[in-house]
Amino acid sequence: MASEPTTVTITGGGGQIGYALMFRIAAGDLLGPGRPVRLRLLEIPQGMRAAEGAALELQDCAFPLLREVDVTDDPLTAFNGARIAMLVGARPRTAGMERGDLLAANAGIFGPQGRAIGAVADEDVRVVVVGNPANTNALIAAASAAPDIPTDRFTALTRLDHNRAVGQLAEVLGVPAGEIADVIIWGNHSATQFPDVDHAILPDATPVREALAERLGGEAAAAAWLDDTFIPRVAKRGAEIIEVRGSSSVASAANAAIDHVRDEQLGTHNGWTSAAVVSRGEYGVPEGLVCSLPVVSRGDGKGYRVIEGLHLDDRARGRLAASVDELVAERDAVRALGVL
Ligand code: NAX
Repeated sequence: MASEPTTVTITGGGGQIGYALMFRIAAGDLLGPGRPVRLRLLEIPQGMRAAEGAALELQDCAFPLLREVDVTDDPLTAFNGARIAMLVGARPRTAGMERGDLLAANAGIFGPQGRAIGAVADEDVRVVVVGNPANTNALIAAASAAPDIPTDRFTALTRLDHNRAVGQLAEVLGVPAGEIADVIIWGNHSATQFPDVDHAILPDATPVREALAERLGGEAAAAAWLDDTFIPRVAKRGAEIIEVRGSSSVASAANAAIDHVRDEQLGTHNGWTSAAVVSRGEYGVPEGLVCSLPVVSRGDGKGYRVIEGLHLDDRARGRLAASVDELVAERDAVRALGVL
């Protein structure tokens, strides 16, 4: 007998990333080939037609694992029984908008969605926030779903940054991306993030820093490349994609969101990965902030676990602190709005 379908809810189902996500999920890339899925697409009224059109195309794919597609503009319908929720739809920054306006507009989305998740989602739901500002949107959604859903079920996406960092290193070192393990994205999904290779290794346990020094002509050259080229390029890769492609990252963002959920559900391989999780004070990050940290999952249903005890030198501590300061400022701005 076929197993019960898993309900996966995508918000912003009429948008670009939603469109790129749903076909791969329906094809089995999220939960594996043995798990049928029911997709629920949440949109605002203006986005409904686009989501409905995408649902027609899903039907035309005749995916064997796809049992049902619902399109709705009602969060209570969209999150009903959701086991996995991918919160993609968000209010983009428009001309003249201050950061406080952006946070307020998104609090108006992620607060109600968090409450709806608390009210009707599966009690073991896992939520990943993709819509920006992703870390703080996740903080708002988690606070709004509590106490019905434990806050540690909420995460935000920094896997795209992680994958971008691995891609850059693979190119410079001339090795396949799959051979680079234990890169870390620390902090906020923003320009202040800290892509860190200090713990990264190659399959024969050679530190990536050592391999970079060999490739680039010494430790000083490697250090300069990391600070002056690698970190800004990873942190600003979204802008580079817009400049070259004429449109923002879509397939790579959807791919990263799938990597994030799949590894959380089925387990990480090849060392750790990066995800923004609710801090329990690890590495001095204030408790409760949604901050990107090194994580692993055993695929045992308990979600991501933070890798603790890594040594951070002064440079790393300073970079992490700068990004955490930004997260604290975002949280305080949201608090000032009376949202948290
Ligand atoms: P699009 O504008 O193509 O799609 C967003 C969709 O969300 C629209 O169809 C809109 O109608 C819908 N929407 C808006 N408010 C909603 C609500 N309250 N409920 C349900 N749906 C709602 O944007 P897209 O390119 O898909 O990007 C989506 C979000 O991902 C943006 O916030 C973007 O900044 C963010 N990103 C996050 C990344 C990450 O790594 N965390 C990387 C990629 C991307 O930039």
